[in-house]
Amino acid sequence: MTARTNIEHILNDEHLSAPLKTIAQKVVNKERISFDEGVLLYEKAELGYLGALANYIRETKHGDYTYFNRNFHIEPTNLCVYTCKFCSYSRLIKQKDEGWTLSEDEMMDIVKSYDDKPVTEVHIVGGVLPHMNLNFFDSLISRIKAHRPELHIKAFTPVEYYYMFKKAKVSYQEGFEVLKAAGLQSMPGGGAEIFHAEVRDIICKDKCNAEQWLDIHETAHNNGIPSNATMLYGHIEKYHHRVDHMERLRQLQDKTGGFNCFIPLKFRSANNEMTDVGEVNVLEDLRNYAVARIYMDNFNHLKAYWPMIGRSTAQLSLAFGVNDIDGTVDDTTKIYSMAGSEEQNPSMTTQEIVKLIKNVKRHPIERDSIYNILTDYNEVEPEAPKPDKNGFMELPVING
Ligand code: V47
Ligand code: SF4
Repeated sequence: MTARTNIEHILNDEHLSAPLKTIAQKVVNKERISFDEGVLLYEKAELGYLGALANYIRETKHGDYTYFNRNFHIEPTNLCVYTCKFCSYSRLIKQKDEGWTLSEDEMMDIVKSYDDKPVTEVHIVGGVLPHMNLNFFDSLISRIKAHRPELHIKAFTPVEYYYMFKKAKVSYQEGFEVLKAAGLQSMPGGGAEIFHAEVRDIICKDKCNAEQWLDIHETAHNNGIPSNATMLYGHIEKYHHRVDHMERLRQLQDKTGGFNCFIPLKFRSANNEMTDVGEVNVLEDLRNYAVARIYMDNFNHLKAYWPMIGRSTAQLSLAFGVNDIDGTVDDTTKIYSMAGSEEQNPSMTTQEIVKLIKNVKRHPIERDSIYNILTDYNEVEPEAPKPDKNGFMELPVING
């Protein structure tokens, strides 16, 4: 059945409640749904209904295209001055024996280790430390750009920017001018968690608040630096907190148009201070992707981050509104393996990711960081991994 026939079934379903039918009609008419309708979807809609609506929107916008990119990840440190309760990754400065801190040269060595690999993006994100300040990252970004000018630099969340700009006593505008001149091109979506203070004050009270997170993205957008947005779901938040989160993002996107994609991040419960909260099940993951696709009508792309959600759920998510599964990823991003994801050593070659997408009858497209199409893998076969100059097989590409 096509996406269109599925939604027609819903519109003709005599047993469907009037409010859910109104939402389906709005989706067909490309009309925005309200806050209360968002909450209603979470509370009352069945999985089949949500999938039909979300897939209809996905296929209207993107057909079967399913995007991924080839990037690598640098995590400068896992020491952090903040104390987010859900974080399995960071170590406080007082636990520094358990942490790592990379020097500029060590990070450049990581960049150089990809010299003969077809990566298009480096994603830099980590803990927050006083010496990793504006000058430190200005210098790092400049060196990466000088070494490999065509590599797209996607770096730091508002948590890191807020700290480094404040410490340098510069405005957000001045800070972005420095880093953009160095070579910063876009921002990842982290640090958003749940904006609503009822939740944020419990799970991550000491880092930047919702208004600061949104202001920093707005300043970035106004400076021609696009970004992503995440939402950490499936812990202590209620459905209305999720909708509030998406509503604030939808409003900022109306204003700037600077967001590339939305990435719901499932809370993983291992090795953190919220272990006893547990995790939501796969049905809730799929429902959440679908509601996000329906609610976030001005976000073009919806990403399932497979190292966190797992390969099978990522495949399923492609029928629930998702049109991007991030990248070929290697195992140097520690955020999710330390939090208990089933992907303990996340890595996929291009061949594997293409197969994963084709196995669920979708169309694999390699993109750059701003969603220009680089390779259509229905037209070309992915290259087999080849040994590097030391005779080792190609490292799968990192992502984060
Ligand atoms: O902000 C931390 C999350 C984020 C846990 O923009 C956790 O392309 C689940 O934002 N369970 C950082 N999540 C990672 C991130 C990201 C990842 C992939 C792609 C992009 C992108 C951005 O990781 C943090 C936090 O929300 N996180 N701990 C945990 N236990
Ligand atoms: Fe630090 Fe980020 Fe972990 Fe919070 S989520 S403790 S800011 S590394």
